[in-house]
Amino acid sequence: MSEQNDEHEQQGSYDLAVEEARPKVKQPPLYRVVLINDDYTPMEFVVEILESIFGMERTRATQVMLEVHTKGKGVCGVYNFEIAETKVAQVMSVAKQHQHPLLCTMEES
Ligand code: TYC
Repeated sequence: MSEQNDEHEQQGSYDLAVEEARPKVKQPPLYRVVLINDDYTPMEFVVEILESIFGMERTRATQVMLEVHTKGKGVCGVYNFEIAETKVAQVMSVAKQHQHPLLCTMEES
């Protein structure tokens, strides 16, 4: 090491502005899980889905079911990709087991 360098180190006098890089972090996207209206799935079945899969109280589940029924679709909840995908699969699976044409999808939020 040169004499000059030695001197700088001892004095701590490098004129360098050291700035830490900003961490490149991005919030993961969120997805709305959406129920679609149809003419055949019983209202009670939809309410039970909203209670059992989306953890809603009966009053909230009834409101959401009626919103889907009157407006054509409605949001059941907002989740990360994996959870949204699992909820959609659970709804579709239970609907199929009961032979109801209920549709559930997810949309980036
Ligand atoms: N429209 C259905 C009926 O009158 C009820 C229903 C509500 C169906 C919500 C699907 O996602 C749905 N029985």
